[in-house]
Amino acid sequence: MAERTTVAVIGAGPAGLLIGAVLAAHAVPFVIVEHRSREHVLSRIRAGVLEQASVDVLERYGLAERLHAEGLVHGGIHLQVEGERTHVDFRALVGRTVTVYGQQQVVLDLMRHHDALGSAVHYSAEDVRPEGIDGDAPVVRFRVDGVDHELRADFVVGADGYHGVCRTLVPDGVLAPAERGYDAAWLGILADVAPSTDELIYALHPEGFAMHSMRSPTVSRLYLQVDPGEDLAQWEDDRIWAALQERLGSPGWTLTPGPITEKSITPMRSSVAATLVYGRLFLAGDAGHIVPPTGAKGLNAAIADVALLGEALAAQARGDDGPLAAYSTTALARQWKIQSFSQYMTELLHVPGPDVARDERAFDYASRVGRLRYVTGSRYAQQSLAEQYTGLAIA
Ligand code: FAS
Ligand code: PHB
Repeated sequence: MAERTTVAVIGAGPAGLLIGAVLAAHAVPFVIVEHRSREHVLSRIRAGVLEQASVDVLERYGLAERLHAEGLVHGGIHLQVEGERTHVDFRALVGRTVTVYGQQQVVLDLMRHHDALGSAVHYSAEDVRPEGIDGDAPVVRFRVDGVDHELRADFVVGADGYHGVCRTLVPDGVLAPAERGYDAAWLGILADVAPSTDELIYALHPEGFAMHSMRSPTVSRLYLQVDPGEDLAQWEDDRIWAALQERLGSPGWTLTPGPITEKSITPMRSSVAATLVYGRLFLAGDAGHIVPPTGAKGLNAAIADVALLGEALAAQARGDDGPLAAYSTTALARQWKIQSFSQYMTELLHVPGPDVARDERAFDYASRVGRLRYVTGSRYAQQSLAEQYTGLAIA
C-alpha cells in the first residue's frame, strides 16, 4: 500500500507520540510507525518526574488536563547522607516545582489524544525500514497485518529509542556517540503501598544508593543501587525491603513495606550522538541520547527535543528552514548540560562500584559523603541543584 505524508515518525513512545501532537497542532501531516503493540508500549514502566518545562510543553498542546488533576506537584526533594535527611526546597530556592506523573500516564494521555484526532498511528508494524534518508525523498517500508506499506515522506523522525533502527542508519563516523558506563545499576520496584514520604528521598548509605519515589497516593516506586549484571532472582521481596529500610532509614522515620507488583534491574549508561540530523532523518529522545536516571532527565530530555523539533518542522512547512537547520546544535547544547547534571547526581549519590580498588573505594566513598554534606549544608549548592533538577529553559 503506497502512502504519502510530510513527516514519517518511527516509534510511538513519548517522543514519537508527542511530536505527532505538535505536528497535528500545526496541521502538518504525519504518520507514526511503531513495531510493538499499543498494549506493550503502554505497559512499560519508565520515568516518574516531569520538569516544569515539560509540564508547560504538555499544557501548550492541550495534553495536561489529567496531569493537573492526578499529578503530584512536589516543591522539593530530600537528600540524605548516612541517615541525615535534608529537604531541598525548590520553591524557596528557584520558585519552581516538579510533578510526579508516571511516563505510562503521559503515554496514555498521548494515545488518547491521537485517538481523538484520528491520527495515523500503526502499531505492531513489522520489518520497519526507513530508506533514502540521505536523499530528498525518503521512504519507510513496513508491514502491518500482512499488508506491505510504502510510506513516502519529506522527513523522517527517529523517535525509536536507543535500540531502534534509526540510529543504525547514520554512518558510524557521523553518529559518533560519546559514551560512558557507570559501575552501578538500579533495582526498581513498584509496590501497592502508600508512600512513606511526602517528596522523593535520594539517599547515600555505605551499603549503596536508595531512592523513594511514588506514582500516586497508593503506589510507591523505589530503587536500590546494585552491581551491574546483578541477578534479579537473588532479590526476593523481603531482601529488597530490608535493604531499602537500611539505606533510607533516618531517626524517627520508618519505611512501610507492601506487595511488590513489579521489579526490574536497569543498567546505567550515558550516550550522546555527535549529531541529531542526517540528511532527511532527525533523531529525538533516546534515539539521540540516554542518561542515568538519577537526575530524572530521560523523559524530560525527550520532551525538550520534541518541543524544538516539532516547532522546527512546522516552521519548515511555512517556508522557514532556520529552526530545522539549528535543531541538532540547539538540542545537543542543552543535552550536554543534562548529561553533566545526571553524571553529577549519579556520582554524588552512589557508592563506588565493585571494580574500584578497595583502598580507593574507601577514599571515593568518603569524598562523596563530603561532597553531599557540602550540598546539604549550602544554599548556593542547593540552588544550583534545584535549578537543574526542575529543568533548564528549552531554547
Ligand atoms: P522510548 O524508548 O520510550 O520509545 C521508543 C519507541 O520506539 C518504543 O515504543 C519502541 O517500541 C519503538 N521502536 C523501537 N525500535 C523500533 C523500530 N525499529 N520500528 C518502530 N518502532 C520502534 N527516565 C527517567 O527520567 N526516569 C526514569 O526513572 C527512567 N527509568 C527508565 C527505565 C528503563 C528500563 C528505561 C529503558 C528507561 C528509563 N528512563 C527513565 C528513560 C526513559 O524514560 C526514556 O528517556 C524515554 O522512554 C524516552 O522516550 P523515547 O525517546 O520516546 O524512547
Ligand atoms: C521515578 O519515579 O521513577 C524516578 C524519579 C526520580 C528519578 C528517577 C526515577 O531520578
